[in-house]
Amino acid sequence: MLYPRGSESRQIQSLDGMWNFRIDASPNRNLGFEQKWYSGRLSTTGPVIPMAVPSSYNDVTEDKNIRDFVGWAWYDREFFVSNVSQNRRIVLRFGSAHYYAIVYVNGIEAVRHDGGHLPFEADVNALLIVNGPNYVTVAVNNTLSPTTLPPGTISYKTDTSKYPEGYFVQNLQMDFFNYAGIHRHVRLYTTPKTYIDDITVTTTVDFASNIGHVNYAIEVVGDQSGTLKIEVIDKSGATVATGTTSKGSLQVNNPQLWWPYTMNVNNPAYLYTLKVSLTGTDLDVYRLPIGIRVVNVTSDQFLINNKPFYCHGVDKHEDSDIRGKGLDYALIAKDFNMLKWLGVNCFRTSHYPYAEEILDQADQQGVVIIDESPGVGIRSRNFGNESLNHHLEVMSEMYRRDKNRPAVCMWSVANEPESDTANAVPYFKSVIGYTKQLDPTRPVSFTCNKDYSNDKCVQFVDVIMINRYYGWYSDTGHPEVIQRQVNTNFMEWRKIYNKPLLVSEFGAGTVAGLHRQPSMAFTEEYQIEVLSQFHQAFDQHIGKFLVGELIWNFADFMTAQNPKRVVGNKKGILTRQRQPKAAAQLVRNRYNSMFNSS
Ligand code: GCB
Repeated sequence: MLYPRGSESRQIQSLDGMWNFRIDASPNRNLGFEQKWYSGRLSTTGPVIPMAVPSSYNDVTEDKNIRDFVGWAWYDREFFVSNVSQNRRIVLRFGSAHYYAIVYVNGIEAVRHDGGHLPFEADVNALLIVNGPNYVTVAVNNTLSPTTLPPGTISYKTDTSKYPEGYFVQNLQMDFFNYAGIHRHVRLYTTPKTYIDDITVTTTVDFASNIGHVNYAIEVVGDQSGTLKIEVIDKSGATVATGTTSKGSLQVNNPQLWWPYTMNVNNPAYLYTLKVSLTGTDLDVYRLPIGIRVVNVTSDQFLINNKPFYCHGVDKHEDSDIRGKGLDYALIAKDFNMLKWLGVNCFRTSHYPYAEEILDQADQQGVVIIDESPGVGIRSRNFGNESLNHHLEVMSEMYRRDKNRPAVCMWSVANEPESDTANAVPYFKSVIGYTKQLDPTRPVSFTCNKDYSNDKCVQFVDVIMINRYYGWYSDTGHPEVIQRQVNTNFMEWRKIYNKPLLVSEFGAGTVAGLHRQPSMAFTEEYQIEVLSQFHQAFDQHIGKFLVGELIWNFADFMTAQNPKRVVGNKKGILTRQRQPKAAAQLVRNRYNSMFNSS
């Protein structure tokens, strides 16, 4: 699914802004459908409040019932389409809505989507009124079930001596708040009736002769008799290669490669533009940013453009005050500034695919991405066929969205699944095999919190990713055991597998401003001690088989209420407001000293 980009043939209209909003708090959460709230304006069937789009709805109001709501929430707004769009194809696109969404245009269902972190769209010409106001209604449901990704369960408490009628709890299998709502942009965009539907680009580099190959495939929907022109354009505007077929390979001599920004090269995150023009009865033009680079994995190295890459990085969340998981450009800019201040050259999109606007920055600024699916906390009971099929569908939607991004250098299909059970084996064999089949150009993995002795699924990955909390969830208060335990664990994995290893999580909970000498868990001193013990252990393996370290977490983030969490998870090296804790300086010194060395 191509990202909406304006061009001489395509126009974009934003439907972001204040929408009308109401939760359906009826006992079975079904009143909205029974009373057909979509068949007229939402304000005519009950009270509405203004709600920001994009944003999570949870933290915007003062109402606990909205913050903690589980079920269908309803949105609507009015919009107009200009009569110049009349002869165009008009598409309504949502960057994401969490979790299920049903979209109606002028009271008629236009599209529904299952899954909270990926875009969906529909051609809506047939539903639009050109000579007057239109309205779009969206019903969004955040209920997680055993077959959703992430999975969850609802348990009803029926003992009325203890709980009121209808009391239930949503059990999350993940450690982050289940923010809900319309999280990313809502847009209308136009294309001609015959249009460029998809572009797939892979690149290879012939290092000996210094030639880049841009392999592409273009899908056109509609009249197939038009003429295609494909151009690779460099940053100065010069066309460096051209083609005319729908599938082919273009040769770029002396290419400027896409490199992570920490490598000592001029113009590291170099992007070319692949301009595709389709001329027929009408003209369609789409400009896709592309980077020429290759990723390879050996038994002990992660190579970008044939050079060993060491990931000195962090794990993140889409999370901030007020807007929850809602897209916010100021936050994206601040996060990238802080990533660069820290010297981070890589992050994992824990635990779901992030907004396309975030990945744009990674492409443009040269930050490597490990692109993770929403498969977080999958337990044995979730390994059935329905879950598997949904997981495969999510991997294909993710691939289709992110396949052309040079920053995306590895797929992570899951975080901490129950990979030590027998039925995990066919499940992950299938999910990983399918992802590799979709994309043979990138390594595939998942993050494993099991041990080398009981995990059954690491056999399928290209890079072993392990989450380890020595000195935190085990031996709390004893950072002195960390180096020994890291070394022992690494050696055990290496005895079995000849694959590179990346530590995809390690860290310690830290309340900003809390101090103790000697240190104690949750103080700033303790976070520094834990991280530096891990660092010293890692230093013994860098350049051998260790290919990266990701700190849990870049910033503090919100979770469900839980006796182990103090208004959220506090393992950030930054606060939720992105201000540094003392450990941030330690990380900044370490990561900045690692520039060019990878
Ligand atoms: C993990 C999970 C992550 C949690 C983290 C923690 O292993 O992957 O989602 O937030 O531990 O802090 O417990």
